[in-house]
Amino acid sequence: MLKKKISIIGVPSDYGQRRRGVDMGPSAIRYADIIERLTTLGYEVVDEGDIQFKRGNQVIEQNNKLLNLNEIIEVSNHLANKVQDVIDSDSFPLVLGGDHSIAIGTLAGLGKYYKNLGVIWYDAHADLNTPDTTPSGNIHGMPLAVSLGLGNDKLTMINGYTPKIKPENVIIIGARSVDEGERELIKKLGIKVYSMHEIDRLGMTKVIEDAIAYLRNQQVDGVHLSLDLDALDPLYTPGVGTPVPGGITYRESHLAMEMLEEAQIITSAEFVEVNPILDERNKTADAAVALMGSLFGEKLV
Ligand code: EXY
Ligand code: MN
Ligand code: MN
Ligand code: MN
Repeated sequence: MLKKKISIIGVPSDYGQRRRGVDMGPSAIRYADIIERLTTLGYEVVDEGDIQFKRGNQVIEQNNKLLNLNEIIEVSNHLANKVQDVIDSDSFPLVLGGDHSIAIGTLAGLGKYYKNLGVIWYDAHADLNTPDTTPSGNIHGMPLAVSLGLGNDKLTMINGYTPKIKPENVIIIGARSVDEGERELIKKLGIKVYSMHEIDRLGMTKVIEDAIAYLRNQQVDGVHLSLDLDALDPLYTPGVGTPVPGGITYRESHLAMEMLEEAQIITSAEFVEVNPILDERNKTADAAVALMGSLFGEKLV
């Protein structure tokens, strides 16, 4: 990894969707011994604790197209500030969700530093919905669109600027549940997608090699890994709110993390959608921590 210090930021938010329990994701990941795992690899690990915001019984505000909008704005502002503080301290931001709506805040912080940021969106979904296309009103289906500057102004303008990232710097890996509006947006913006079809056909090795070469060719000044645990097949990560069968295997995911580590290309990361209430004996948090091990340089032998 490019930095010697890693700062863990917990974001116990479940406001981006309707299933309870994903707010306990950061606890479950800490319980799975993330700090010990990374410390063993030689990093200085700082646990920044959890982002503080009002927590209570959901759904607080009902808005058909933007569920819990105000709560998500608050979480995103706090998180963006924290991510900036971590970068200022020359540390690697490692953000733990929470549902995927938290990526709005992460990228709002990162975009202040990285003017040509690459993004690897490892996910069963494209998360490219807007209030006009959303089938659910759940903001965890929108963070990539928001970060590209599309959707509600209050979300796109978090941290005072928009867009946070450029479509030509985004790579989606693992997609297999994409809505019609998202498909149109992918075509219109020319976003690079390695769906399960490409992963099956090319193999993960080629997919990651291509992804790295593509981002280098874009001359990105950093690469953020946004890893949704539902990218993996529910067999390996059952504790997620929106599981989709036919996903990436455990070993393929380790290979992906190992190759990204070898390339020394990742400058920040987030692991989201771990829901211990839906999980089987913390299997999904364990998988998340094991993948972080590979991402930060753990070797089998
Ligand atoms: N595309 C669907 C929606 O917008 O409601 C499902 C989104 C799930 C988003 C997840 C976590 O990556
Ligand atoms: Mn506050
Ligand atoms: Mn997602
Ligand atoms: Mn997903």
